[in-house]
Amino acid sequence: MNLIDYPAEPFRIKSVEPVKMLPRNERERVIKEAGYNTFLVPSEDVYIDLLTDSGTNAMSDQQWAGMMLGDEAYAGSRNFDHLEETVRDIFGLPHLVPTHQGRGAENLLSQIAIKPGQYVPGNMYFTTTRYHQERNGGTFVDIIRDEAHDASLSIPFKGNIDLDKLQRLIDEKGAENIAYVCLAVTVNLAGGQPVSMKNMKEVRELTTQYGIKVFYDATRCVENAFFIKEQEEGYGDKTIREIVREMFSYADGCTMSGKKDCLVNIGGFLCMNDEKLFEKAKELVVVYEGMPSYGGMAGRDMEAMAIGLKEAVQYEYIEHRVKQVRYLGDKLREAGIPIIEPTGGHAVFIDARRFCPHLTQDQFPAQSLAANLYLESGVRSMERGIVSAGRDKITGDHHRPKLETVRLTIPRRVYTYRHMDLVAAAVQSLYEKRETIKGLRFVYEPAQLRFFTARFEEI
Ligand code: PM9
Repeated sequence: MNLIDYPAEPFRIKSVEPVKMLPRNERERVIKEAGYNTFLVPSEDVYIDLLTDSGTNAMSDQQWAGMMLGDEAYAGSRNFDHLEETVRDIFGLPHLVPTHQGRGAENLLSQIAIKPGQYVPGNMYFTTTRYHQERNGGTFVDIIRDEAHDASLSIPFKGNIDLDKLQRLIDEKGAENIAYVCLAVTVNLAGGQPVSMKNMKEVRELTTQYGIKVFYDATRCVENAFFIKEQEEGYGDKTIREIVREMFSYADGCTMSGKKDCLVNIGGFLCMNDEKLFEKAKELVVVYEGMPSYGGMAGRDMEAMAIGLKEAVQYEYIEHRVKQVRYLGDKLREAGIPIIEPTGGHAVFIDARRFCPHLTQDQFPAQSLAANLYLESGVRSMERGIVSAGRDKITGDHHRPKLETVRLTIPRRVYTYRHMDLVAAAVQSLYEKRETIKGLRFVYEPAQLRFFTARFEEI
């Protein structure tokens, strides 16, 4: 490894939160009590928390200062104006509807843009996104390129949409039966894989021929822009801002979980070009979230989000962010640990199929691996495999995704490279005794989004 490939943190640390590791016998008790589900482990019992990059960001001094400028009026908050202006400037999308987080925006979009019986093609499912699409009578269709399902294949832009799959769907079902294309930048469950600008442009061209709208899941769009700058021909000299602006010029709108690339702890939004759709979204936001000028957010949270978005598109920030994640991926690869290749923008995904070849997918290898990693080291990770995939809404059988993974998700501006070293050492130590990892079975399986609250026991 050449340390010059990994830039130092582009910030000084001004406030800290102590962390500690519980002794092994206590971790054993904690994980058992949590039903082998890392979501159910109390935060104070975790040493290094890589459960998610969602809402776990460290805010800057400027953002904290912005929190003091919260205009908490019920209507017409000036922080909304600031956020709206920032979103228009960065994304070029004129109409903004704030929501409490990403799924709030997904709820609104699914209700206003899907008619029962329609299809919603997308580049791999995401849990909450597909849930809202199905709840509104839509059927999700995976049109990501085949290579995205192959964990060990290392190619750029593995998150691209397969245009032939999209064309076939249009031919088979008819354009009028397609609600919209949902294009995620980056693709979370494929390993944080980016989509190329060329692909976004081609999707726009194809859908325009049929009058089909394209909505982006913008959750990690700045990470996507970094990959375009680094790896796509013609973009090396463009700024991250310019790249983001071009990306969204090929979209009709987007949903955003602000808890990721907006560098805040809560919030989200839906935005769009279409005025009529905007009117419908405003009618619904008052039912589910709040007034159109705050949605689900406090004024101070909108202010922090506006400032966070401007910080997120600064090159020094995003370069460090993506390369810190890559550092962990590089360390694990060097230690012979099977991971999804190449390392994506927000997390390193361990390939549980190859880590635990002695377990079948029905024994929930990734769930058990995540539980055992906590037991081994106090490091918390998340299952992203069969448990997260849930059940088919018609047959009731498990969805069986090809990717059975454990996600080591790096919060933004929170941990250092030394923390990454410790995580890599913990995974390596578990890999050396991997055959001791036992399969699991459900003792409680919730009907929806089961991964959040399910409980298991060892087989
Ligand atoms: N993502 C994550 O940890 C948090 C919830 S699922 C454990 O990855 C995408 C691509 C996401 C996402 C959340 C949402 C929903 C939409 N799209 O969590 O509702 O990764 O803000 O966003 C999580 P909210």
